Amino acid sequence: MKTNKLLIPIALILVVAVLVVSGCVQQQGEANNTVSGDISPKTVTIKNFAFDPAGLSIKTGTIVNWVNEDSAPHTATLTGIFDSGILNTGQSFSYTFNIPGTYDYICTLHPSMRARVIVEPA
Ligand SMILES: [Cu+2]
Repeated sequence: MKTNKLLIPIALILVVAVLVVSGCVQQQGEANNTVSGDISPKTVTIKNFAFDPAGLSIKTGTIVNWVNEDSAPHTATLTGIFDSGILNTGQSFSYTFNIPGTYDYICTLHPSMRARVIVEPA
C-alpha cells in the first residue's frame, strides 16, 4: 500500500519539526535568563527628602549607587550593613549587595526617609 510508505517520511518530518520548535523555545529561555541576571549598576537618587526609587529589586552582586541631588545633606544607612556617612549635594556612595535579602534603610539625618532594596539570588 502506497499510503503506508508515505506515513514514515511524514512522521519523520513531524519529529524534525518538533525538535526545531523546541530548540527555538530553549533559545528564548536562555535569552530571558540573560535579562533576569542583569547586574548592571543601579542608581538611587536622593531628592526632595526622598529616595528614588524607594523600592528597588536587584540581583545578587549588583552595585547600587546613591547620588544626593538634594540641597540638603542626607545619608543612606542600614546600621551594621552599610553607611554612606553624610552626603552633601552632588556626593555619592556605592555599595555592592552580595547577600540575598530585604534591606530596609534610612537617612540618619531624617529618619522618616525610608527605602528598600530587595536582593534576589543571582
Ligand atoms: Cu536625609
